[in-house]
Amino acid sequence: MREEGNIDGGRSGDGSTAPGGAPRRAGGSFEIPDFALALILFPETFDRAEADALARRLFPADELCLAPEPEARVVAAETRLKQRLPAVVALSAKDKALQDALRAARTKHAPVAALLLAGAAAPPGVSLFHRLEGAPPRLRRAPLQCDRRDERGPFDIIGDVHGCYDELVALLTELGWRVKAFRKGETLIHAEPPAGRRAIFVGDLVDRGPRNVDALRLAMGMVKDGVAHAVIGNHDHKLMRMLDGANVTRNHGLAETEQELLSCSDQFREKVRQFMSERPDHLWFDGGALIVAHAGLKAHMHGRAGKSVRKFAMFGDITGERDAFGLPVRLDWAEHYRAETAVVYGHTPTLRNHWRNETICVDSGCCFGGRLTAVRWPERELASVPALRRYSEPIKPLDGA
Ligand SMILES: [Mn+2]
Repeated sequence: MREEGNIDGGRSGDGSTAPGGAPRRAGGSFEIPDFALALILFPETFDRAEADALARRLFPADELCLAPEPEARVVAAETRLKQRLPAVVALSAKDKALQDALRAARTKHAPVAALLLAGAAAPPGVSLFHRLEGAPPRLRRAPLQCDRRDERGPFDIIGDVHGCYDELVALLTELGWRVKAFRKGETLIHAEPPAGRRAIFVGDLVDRGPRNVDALRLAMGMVKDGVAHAVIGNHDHKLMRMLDGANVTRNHGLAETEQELLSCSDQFREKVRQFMSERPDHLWFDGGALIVAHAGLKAHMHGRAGKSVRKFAMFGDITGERDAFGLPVRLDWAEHYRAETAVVYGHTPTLRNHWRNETICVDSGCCFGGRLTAVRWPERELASVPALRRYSEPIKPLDGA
């Protein structure tokens, strides 16, 4: 099974990270996220003072949560994690507080990085760890995969493409991009941005529309060239699982996407699978001012990582129930959103694409005969093109139609 990605080991996408984004461990260095719970774990028989001394040697003083009692360590760590600050605790594998520490990391959406002393075992579910053998490792801190706060834009943030390649080319052209001469086949398609701009795809590149492979060729080409980012959508994720060999239901347009991909080479399908496996669940830009996530993201999940962040970013605030149309019941997280960070998302097709509580949905249901929409950042202006036709019947009428 692939490790759940929670950290970014490199910026270049050059294969220096393991699948899912976890770093490879090499020699005497241990790469951990700059936001994480660092857990120094030792066997019951080990000297606690020695573990604490190692923590002091390896980590900055302000990150240390080394109160006398294990429970107090965890309370201090949780307070830091809540503020998105890294925290370091040293605990015996037998401390009852260990479970509380793991729970605190989970509820604060912080990755756990464990340094294992004297043969201590990694706790269940902790995939990022380093066994201390001999000299302590050289620690390297890396930003989480979502953390692109150093990228300021300007951006063209593009809504759910869903295989609508022609409309994507039209929208990019409208935005001043030049899509390079189209060739049939499966080579990637390149596009040249207007000076300094970058595109961000909100995910759901495939399914329901007529030209899924071409949409993939263009989006993948743009990402490869470094002129676009793309977060993962639920359809992208399901396609990846299908290409992984999982037994997924071929509904909501996936059967047609599969047919298109069956006319491609194994290498291209592998390229698509790899592309999807590298997609972050959300991205955080512009000094922290902008979040892009397929279905949106609540404030306490911004810039964090883990299974529940990923699930929310792909599916939104789902309750597990279904509505009269058989669609998942979704709570309107944006209605209650009160943070200053802008959130741009897609996933819920609507023709009412407007800013609401610093959030905006840019999915205007192109595959359902609506429009393909982008929002420009930092201008906050919308651009859109009409669908050439209705490729798919909406399960319920488009909001605002
Ligand atoms: Mn979606």
